[in-house]
Amino acid sequence: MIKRYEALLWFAMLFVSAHSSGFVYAGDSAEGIPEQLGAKANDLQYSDHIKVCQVGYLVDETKIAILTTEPQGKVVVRSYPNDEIVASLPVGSVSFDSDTGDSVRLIDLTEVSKPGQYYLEVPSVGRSFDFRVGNDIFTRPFQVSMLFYTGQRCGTAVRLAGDFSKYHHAQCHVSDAHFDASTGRSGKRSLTGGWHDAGDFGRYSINSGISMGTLLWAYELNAEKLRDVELMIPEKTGHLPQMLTEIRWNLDWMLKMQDQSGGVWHKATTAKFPGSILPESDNATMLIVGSGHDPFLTTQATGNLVAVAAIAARVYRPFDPDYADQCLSAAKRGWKWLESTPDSHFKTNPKGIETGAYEDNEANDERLWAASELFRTTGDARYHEYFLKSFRRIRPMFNSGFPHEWKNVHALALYGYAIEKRPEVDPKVQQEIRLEALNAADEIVNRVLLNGYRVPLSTENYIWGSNALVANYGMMLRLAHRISPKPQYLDAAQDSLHYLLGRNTFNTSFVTQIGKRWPMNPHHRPSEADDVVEPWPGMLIGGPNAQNANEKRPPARQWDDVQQSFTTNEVAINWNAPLVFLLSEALPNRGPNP
Ligand code: 9MR
Ligand code: ZN
Repeated sequence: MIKRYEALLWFAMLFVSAHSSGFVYAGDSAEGIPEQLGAKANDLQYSDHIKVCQVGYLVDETKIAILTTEPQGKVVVRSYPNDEIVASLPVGSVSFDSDTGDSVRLIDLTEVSKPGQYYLEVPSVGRSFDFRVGNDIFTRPFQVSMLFYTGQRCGTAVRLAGDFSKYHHAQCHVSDAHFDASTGRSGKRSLTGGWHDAGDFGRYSINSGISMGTLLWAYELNAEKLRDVELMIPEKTGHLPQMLTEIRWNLDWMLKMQDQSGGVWHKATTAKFPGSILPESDNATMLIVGSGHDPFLTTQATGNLVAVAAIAARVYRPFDPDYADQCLSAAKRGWKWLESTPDSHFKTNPKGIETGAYEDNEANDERLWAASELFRTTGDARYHEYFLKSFRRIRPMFNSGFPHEWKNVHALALYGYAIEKRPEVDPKVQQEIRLEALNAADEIVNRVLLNGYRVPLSTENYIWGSNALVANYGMMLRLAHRISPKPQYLDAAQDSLHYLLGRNTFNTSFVTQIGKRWPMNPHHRPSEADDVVEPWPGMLIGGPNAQNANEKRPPARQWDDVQQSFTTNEVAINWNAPLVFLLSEALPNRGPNP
C-alpha cells in the first residue's frame, strides 16, 4: 500500500513539475491577466503552484488557498500594493489528489479578516495572484455573470455597456419560425426573443426551464439584496428590478412556446448548428421542433414552463400584477394539459434535425416541480394533493452524489416545498423533506472536506458541464443553510465559488473576464466570430470532462481552452444560472447601489 502511494506521489510530483513551467495557458498571452501587477516584493514571480480564489474571500468565512509544491519556509500574506506582511502561516501536510494528479497542501488564511487586497508569498516558489477580503467583493462578479444573459439576447441588436461596449451583435432571428414535420403542424409562427442557449443560437424550453427557475429563485430568496442592484442592461426599468427585467427577456419567449392547447414546444432552432458566425448571419430557416409523435408537444417542456411561470407569478406580482396574472394563467393552462395528457417525451432528434437534443424519457420530476411551484404560488389543494401523493417516488429523496440538472429537476420540487412558508404546507411532510435535504448537505460537506481542492465533485462527476455540477452542489448547500443554518454549509458553498473562480488545478477562473486569468477561447459563436480578442464577459465554461475514453490525463485536468472543445469549453444559460445563484447568496446584506 505504502509503496504504491509513494509511487503515485512521485509520479504526481513529476507530473506537476513537468506542467508547472512549460504549461501554456491562454491567459498567459496577457489578455487573460488584465492587470500585470508589479510584484515589487523581492521581484517575485507569479506561481501556478499557489492557487487562490481570484476574486477573494468573505470576511467571516474559512479562507483556504492550495499549494501544489513544497514550501521552503513560512508562507506569508502581504497586502497589495504596499507589500506589508500581515500574516505568517503554517502549511498543511501533503496529500495526493488523484482527480487532478496534484500533491496538495492547504494554506489556511482565515485569520486575514481585515477588508483589503492581498497576495500570498511562498519562499522559493513565488507569489499568488492577488485577491480581496471583503463582504462586497462578489457584487461585480454578480453583475458580470448576469451580463452574460444580456449578451445572449435573441431577436434584438445587442451592445454591452460601459467597459464592454466593444461586444455587440446586430438583430438576429426575427423571421417567423416554421413548424417542422415533427410538430404535426404546418405554417409559421412568430417566436422572437429569448436567450441563445449556449455557444449555439438554439432556444430550448427544457434548458430555459432550469435556468429560469434557478435565476428566479436567486432573486426571490435574495430580493432585499438584489432589488436595487444595477445591471448593465439597456433598459431604464422604472421600478422593476433590473435582474427581473433581464429574466423577463427569456420569460416572454418561453410563454410564446406554449401552444393553444396549453402544451409547450420542445425547441426553436435551425436544422443544424451554424458555423462560427455572428447570430445576425445565421439565416437558415428557424424551426419549431416537436417530438415527432402525437401529441408532438412534450411533458418536460410543459412542466418546465408551468414551474417557471408559477414562480414568476409570485416574483413579478409586486411590480407588475398584470404580468403576474398572465404568467399564472399560462401555468394553469399548462397544468391542465399535463393532467389530461399522458407522458410525451422528446426521445431523440427527429429526422433532419441535428441541434441540441435535450432528450429525456422521465417526466415525473417535471410534473412534480410544476405541482410544487403552483402550490407555492396559489396554496391550491389540487396541486398540493398531486405533490403529496408523488414526492416520495425516489429514495433517497436527494442525491448527494449528483445535483439537479436540466434532465432532472426532482430536487427543485422538494427544495421548494422544504422552504415554503405558507400555512397550507403539511408540517410533517415538510420536516421529512428538510431532514433529507440536510442529510444530503452533510454528505456533500464531508466530501468537500476530504477533497484536495475542497471541490464537491466525486471522480464520476467530471462530465460534460462539470462546472455546473460544482455550482449546483453549492446551491444545494445554500438551500440547506436556509433550512438549518450551519457555518459548514456556508463554507462548503463558498468552496464551490472559489473553485470556479480560480482555486483549481489550472489556477484559472472559469468565468470569462472575472479574476486574473480566465478562458480565452470559449466555444461561443459570438466570441469566435467577432473581431475582439477577448471572449464575451461573464461566461462560466463547462469545465473538465472525463468522458472521452482515449484520455490519459487525470479527470479534473481534462479541460482545453480551445474553441473546438465544445465538450469542455462551451458556455450555457443553465451553467451560469447556479453561478448567479451562488453569487447572489454571497452579496452583502444591504444591496449596494453601484
Ligand atoms: O448540457 C448538455 C449536456 O448535459 C449534455 O451531455 C450534452 C450532450 O447532449 O448537451 C449539453 O447541452 C448542449 C445542448 O445540447 C446544445 N447547446 C449547448 C449545450 C451545452 O453544451
Ligand atoms: Zn438570435
